[in-house]
Amino acid sequence: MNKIDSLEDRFQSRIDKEEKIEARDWMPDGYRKTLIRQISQHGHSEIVGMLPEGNWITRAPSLKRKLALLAKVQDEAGHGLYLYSATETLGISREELLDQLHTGKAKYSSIFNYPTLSWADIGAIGWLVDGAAIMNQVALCRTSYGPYARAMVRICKEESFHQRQGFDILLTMCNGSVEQKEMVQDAVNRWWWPSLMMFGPNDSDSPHSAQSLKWKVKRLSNDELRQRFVDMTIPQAKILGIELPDPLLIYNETRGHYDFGEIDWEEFRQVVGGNGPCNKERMAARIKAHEEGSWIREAAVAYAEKKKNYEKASVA
Ligand code: FAQ
Repeated sequence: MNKIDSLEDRFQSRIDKEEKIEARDWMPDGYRKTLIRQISQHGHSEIVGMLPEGNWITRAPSLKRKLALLAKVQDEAGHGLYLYSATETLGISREELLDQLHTGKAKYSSIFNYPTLSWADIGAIGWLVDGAAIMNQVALCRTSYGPYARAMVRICKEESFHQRQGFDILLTMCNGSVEQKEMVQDAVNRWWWPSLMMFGPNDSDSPHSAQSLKWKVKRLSNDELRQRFVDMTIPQAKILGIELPDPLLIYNETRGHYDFGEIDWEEFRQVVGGNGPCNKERMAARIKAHEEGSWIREAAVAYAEKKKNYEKASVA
């Protein structure tokens, strides 16, 4: 056995024993790369994910709803920052991470390339998109990389509030006028399938899953999480009194789970490949915000430098 093999074996046995891997521990290059890819994609999703909802802050129907939405969007910014910090522990800089997003090298979740057409969309995002995000993230609280796992614990607490916020918007509308209930149904019709796509390709078409599961970066497969999400969501749809847009959705006694129809994988490929309804708009908004924020980054660096020099001078 050569030295590299033994390091890798020891690494894998730590993973098998459920030990957390920390930033200064030895890790295979592939593990580091996988984490940088996944955690940064996750962070970018939180940051780009503010855009579809931010669009509705000024148009929320009451002060209470406006406050809750503002707080939610602010939480997403915080999640993005925890995740960027966790990624930086792996030896990549914030500048590189943002450059990868802005040049299209790094992905972000397909879901944020769909438009928010009515107030009911904000409820549907909270209920379905945050619901799917939590399903995935609760499992990630047990991911093998310590900084990512710890970020996930905090993020999950906030996401569960977000999901309830969304459900509450929809429940209020479903108990309102016929037109309001129709708005909910329309929003759910548009968000259901893209929410199922959030879990990624089927396991048989997921190039990264086998290794990520072995390293316990992922704790459950894409299909397992998607199935759990479907099973959890159907009783909630019944409470709302709305239909989910899938005629094949039916409880399968043998499997003990709901069966559901085939996802339009061509649509998924198009959206991930940059051709979704809002990809260009989202990237343009992020790049503009980044460029317009350059003065504050320069000011923060200058301030930190000044403070460091001042501290040095007072020690001397
Ligand atoms: N969109 O082999 P796999 C949120 C890519 S947070 C775009 O299965 P993996 C909060 C994948 O990157 C939502 N790309 O890959 C919020 C890979 O491409 P690559 C984000 C996708 O990594 C709520 C290729 O396809 N959550 O919503 C997608 O093992 C409301 C092959 O796929 C996370 O990121 C997709 N949906 O599994 C904010 C959770 N699916 O890199 C605002 C952490 C797959 O080879 C409002 N991430 N791809 O070029 C994960 O759990 C995993 O990375 C998966 C994908 C499950 C997303």
